[in-house]
Amino acid sequence: MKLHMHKVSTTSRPILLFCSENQIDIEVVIVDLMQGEHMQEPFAKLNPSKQVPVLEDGDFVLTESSAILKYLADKIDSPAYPKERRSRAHVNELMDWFNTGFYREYGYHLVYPQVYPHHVRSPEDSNKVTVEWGREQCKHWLSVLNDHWLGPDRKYLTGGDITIADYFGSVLFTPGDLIGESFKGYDNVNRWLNTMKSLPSWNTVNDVHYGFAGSLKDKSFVTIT
Ligand SMILES: N[C@@H](CCC(=O)N[C@@H](CS)C(=O)NCC(=O)O)C(=O)O
Repeated sequence: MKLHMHKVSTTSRPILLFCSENQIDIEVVIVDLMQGEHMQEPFAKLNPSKQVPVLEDGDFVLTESSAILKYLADKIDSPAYPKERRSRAHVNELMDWFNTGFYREYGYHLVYPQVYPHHVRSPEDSNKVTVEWGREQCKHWLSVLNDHWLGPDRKYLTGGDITIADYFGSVLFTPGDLIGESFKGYDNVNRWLNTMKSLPSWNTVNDVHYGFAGSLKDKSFVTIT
């Protein structure tokens, strides 16, 4: 199997983390996003959306990080994607919650317009409004995660066992490192993130991301807390 990705890519790293933690034999094919390799053939033909990650399993091609995680977990019969209907429904629920609720505001409205030139809105005032909007919405999503999904007792999102929702959600949190976000006051969120960060392959999977975050550490950004 081939995974077309880049290590700066937030949506690629959950898959790399899951593969590393579960010894899934995968060939990583780096798509040079900085040089615009994803905009040109042959990659653009593989994924006309011109985005990473893309999984190739023989002649089967799959895009969308959430779908790829589910496919891989099923392929190795992983308990991280439970078979029991209601348990699986909760994992799907959490993955949709992160992808379409939290990450939309946090990634695309709060962090990326401050960090990536191609996400900056013009004129400058509209960028400020976008970032402020994202910041306000994130407070809501963080409270839901802190108080409702996790609470004071849950080790992982759906209880005592790790699921692909944890792999997915925890890496979707990493863009905050780029703006120096600490999630201060959201103690249950920080507890869960620390649990995920203690996975043996967390640092290797996120090394390029941390390097990028380090290069931004002297700049000042709007944060949630
Ligand atoms: N919904 C897609 C989103 C993928 C995505 O946003 N990929 C980004 C990297 S994290 C990308 O390829 N961006 C290319 C660009 O910005 O030009 C998924 O979850 O796989």
